[in-house]
Order: sequence, then structure tokens, then C-alpha cells
Amino acid sequence: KNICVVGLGYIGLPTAVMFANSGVRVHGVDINEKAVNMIANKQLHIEENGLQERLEQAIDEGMFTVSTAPTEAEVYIVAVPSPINPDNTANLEYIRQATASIVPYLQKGALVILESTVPPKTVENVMLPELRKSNLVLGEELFVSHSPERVIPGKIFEELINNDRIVGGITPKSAEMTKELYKTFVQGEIHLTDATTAELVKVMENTYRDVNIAFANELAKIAETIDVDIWEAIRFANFHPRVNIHTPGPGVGGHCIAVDPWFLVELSPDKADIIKKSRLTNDGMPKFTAQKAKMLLEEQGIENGKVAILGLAFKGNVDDMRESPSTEVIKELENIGLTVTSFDPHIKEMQHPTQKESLGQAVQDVDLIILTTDHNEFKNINPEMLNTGDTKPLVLDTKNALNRDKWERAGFRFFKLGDGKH
Ligand code: SAJ
Repeated sequence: KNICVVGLGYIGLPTAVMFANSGVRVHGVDINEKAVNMIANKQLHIEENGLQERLEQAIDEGMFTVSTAPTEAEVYIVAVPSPINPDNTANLEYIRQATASIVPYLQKGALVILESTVPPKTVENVMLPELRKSNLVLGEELFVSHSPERVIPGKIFEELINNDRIVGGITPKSAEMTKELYKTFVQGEIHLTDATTAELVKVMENTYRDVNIAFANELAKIAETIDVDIWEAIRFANFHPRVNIHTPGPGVGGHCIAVDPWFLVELSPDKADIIKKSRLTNDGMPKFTAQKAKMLLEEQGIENGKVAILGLAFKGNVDDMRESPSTEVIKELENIGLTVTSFDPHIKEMQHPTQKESLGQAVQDVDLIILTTDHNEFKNINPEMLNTGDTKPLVLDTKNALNRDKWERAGFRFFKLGDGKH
């Protein structure tokens, strides 16, 4: 078999490399010339555990080539972004264009697999009209399926191998062929269904998480009014065998969980009530965080204070800033007249105007430190050694990542999101 993977981002590149490492010849395609050149030189344009070694192996063994245009292949895997527009409707242009780009290369018997997360019916309404232009008979000469990725950034390879997969075909044979292919490296179960069901399942999974996090965020706000530590309360509730409450935070980021629920809202605006409310609750958390910061500073008599933000990535131990709540928190803080610096050990290039090159520079002479991303580097800070200038700033931990006792012993006044106790 040989595969052409279209889109070499957070999902496409690890998937391509995984197939190449499993003995399948892979050609990777991306419209981003810079990324293609870097990958060809065994350099990464994204950070992911294990990716560097696997990429080197794939290229050294001659199993992985890259370019900016597709080539002929037996299987095409489409893994391009499906973001939302500013009005929260789905932007399926990348999917349509990626599909159109492979049409000239399609041969009888080819299999086209969509990995990107999409609104239900995208395969049917966006991909199939393009694929019909190949003049191949769908389901007989050209096979199409949706095999949504379910991997979590940071643990992509582990989850690629071990997670179950849901594969939906436009025909049973399309699904069956896809299963056979992924069995090359997938050790989890591969469950077969139709394409639209698979699309809905994937979006449901991320929406479940978003709604659950919104619930946790709402509980955090309630807990603050009665001086209860929500983190402790959730931990206790989750000892119940049928309860699994997620954790609150400064908002929900990334390109999946903060995006996919909108696909369902767009699909059924008058039915997707809880889903929409949850999305808005989570989107309101940066403002809630900024207001809490303002209140804490005002309690100290500080009006136009300085704030250091620890963490720009959308979650701990990744280098991805897309839809990061941190940047929203910064905007809200600046809107209320506070001066902001930031630091993130995983965001290597300067990607934000507030960003400083070191933790020391970011916290110098600030009135408040807000932790927004639970990177290990932040958990491991020794507060005794942290030089912040003449006075000790307040600390607001929005992820329950820091050890209160350690920070208090080092002389910092310590607060948590979702904790009314001072
Ligand atoms: N977050 C919370 N509280 C939580 C969990 C997460 O506030 O209890 C926040 C995180 O800090 C982050 C955001 O939510 O800002 C999303 O993080 P995440 O770790 O929940 O998810 P992603 O976006 O990295 O990956 C998700 C995963 N989906 C599910 O767990 C159902 C992953 O399996 C999917 O493959 C991925 O979306 C995707 O690509 O769709």
C-alpha cells in the first residue's frame, strides 16, 4: 500500500509518520511550503512527544516523502483544519480544497479517508460532490470514509496506537477497507458504522467534554460565593462511581473542544440549548478570571496594577497557542487597565506582544501572578527562589497547579479560581 496524507499539522504529521514507521510508504502534502521544507529536513514545525525520532526514522528509511502537491496513491488521508468563522459557523473550505486537490490523481479502487473533525454530513455534502468529479462510481470504484482522530496532544502516539477508533464509510466496504488499513498500527478496537454517524460521534465526544467543563466552571463560581474550594469538592464528588466532573479553569482552548460544539449549534440552533449555553459559559471564563484579578488587586488598594501571566499555550505541556484562554485573559486584563507581561517555556518564538524571554523577566515588579496553563515547569517553580523585585505579588492559580503551602511559606498571598477561601 501507499498513502498520501493531505495536511501535515498536529494530526496529519503524526499519522503519516506512524504509517511510515509501520512499513507503509507515505507521501505527505501541505500547502505551507515552509513546513514542508522543515519536515523534509527532519525538523519539526510542531512539538509532540516522540515525533522527532519517528520523523527521522521515517525519512531515513525512505518511507516518507513530502511536497506541496499530492501524488498518485492508493489511499488518501485528509487531515486539514476545519475551523469556525467569526460568526461560529463552520469553515469547510480547507476540506473542500484538499478534496478537490486529490481528484486529478484518483484511480479506480482508491480509498479517501477524512480524519478532520467536521459537522455531521460534511462527507456527504462537501466531499462527495468534489469526488464525483473524478467520474469514478462512488462505493464501487472509489471508496470514502470518515475515521476521526481521537488523540490528545502530548500523548498522540500512545493514543494513536491504543485508542479505539470509530470508522464510518459511505458504504460498508469503504469502512471495511479503512479498518484494514488502520489495523497496521491500531491496537484498540475499530468500530464500523456509516460516515454521518462517525461524524456525529466525534463531535459529540468533544461536546460532552465542553459541557462537562462548563458545569465545572459554573460550580467554581458558585463555590466561591460560599467559601468552598471547588477543587476539593470535585475530587470528593468524583469518588462516586458514577460521577466524573471535569475541572474548571480560565476557559477552554484548542482547536477542537472550543470549536466542535458550534457545529451542533449551527446544525440545530433551536435544539442545541445546553450545548450553546456551555460554550458561552466557557468563553466567559477569561472575563471572570480578569474580574477576579481586579477584585484581588483592589482589595490591596492597587488600581492600575501589573500582572504576569504564566502560560500562553492552551493547555499544559503543549506548544499550541490556538484558541488559548490565556490570550483572552490578557485581553480582558488590558481592557480593565492592567499592564500585562507573560511567559511560556513551550512557546519558543515570540508569539505574543506581552511575552518575555524568561520567567524572571515576566514576574519582575508585578502586583499579581496568574497561572493560566498547568505546564510542569510552573508546577516545579521553587517560590523561595523566585525573584519578583521589592514586594511579593499576589498569586492566582486558575488550574490548581501550584502548591499553596509552598507559595505561602515563601511569603506569597495565594488564591485559586473556584476557591472563596482567602
Ligand atoms: N480543560 C478544562 N477542564 C478540563 C479539561 C480540559 O478546562 O477538565 C481545558 C484545557 O485546559 C484546554 C481545553 O479544555 O484549554 C481542551 O483541552 P483537552 O485536553 O480537553 O482537549 P484537546 O483539545 O487537547 O483534545 C480533545 C480530546 N477530546 C476528548 O477528550 C473528548 C481529544 O481526544 C481529541 O482528539 C481532540 O480534542 C480533537 O482533536 O478533537
